[in-house]
Amino acid sequence: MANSERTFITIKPDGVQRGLVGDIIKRFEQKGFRLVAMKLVQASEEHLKQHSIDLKDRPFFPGLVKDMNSGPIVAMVWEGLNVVKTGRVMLGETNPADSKPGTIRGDFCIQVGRSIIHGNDSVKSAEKEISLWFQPEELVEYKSCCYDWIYE
Ligand code: DAT
Ligand code: MG
Repeated sequence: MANSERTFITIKPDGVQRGLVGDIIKRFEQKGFRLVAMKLVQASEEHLKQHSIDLKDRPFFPGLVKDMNSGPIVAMVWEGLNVVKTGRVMLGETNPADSKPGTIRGDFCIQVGRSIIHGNDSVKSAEKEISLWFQPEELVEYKSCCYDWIYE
């Protein structure tokens, strides 16, 4: 059960445009997490406002929605033990300037408004966002052939 924790990860328009989709997916694959769902989507402003509703009172909210709406994004669901917490560590800090080398933001970007990737900070928000972006039948069940080589 713990091994089937899920998180919603999005490569933002800046990450897609800069050709970083492959590099980012590779990190989650290499780590051992299982890809559950993935799609390239031009999200509507309305959908993006809903997605970031918790930040609606922040001064950067309109800019955030505009940036996320500025091109296609890659929406994904990844699964594994502690994937929410570990996913955040892999992303780095909100501000790329504070993100350590070796993290995605630490390695690939410079400014907070061009932070290339989104990932959940709690299991609860992961459940909420997965259901906002994916239909249940889009979440694909299969066992990774590496499962027993990744988990003890
Ligand atoms: P995170 O993406 O690390 O979870 P968040 O949820 O607080 O950070 O904010 C969502 C996005 O909003 C973030 O990736 C970039 C933007 N953002 C956050 N803080 C900001 C700030 N102080 N100025 C400009 N944009 C900001
Ligand atoms: Mg956040």
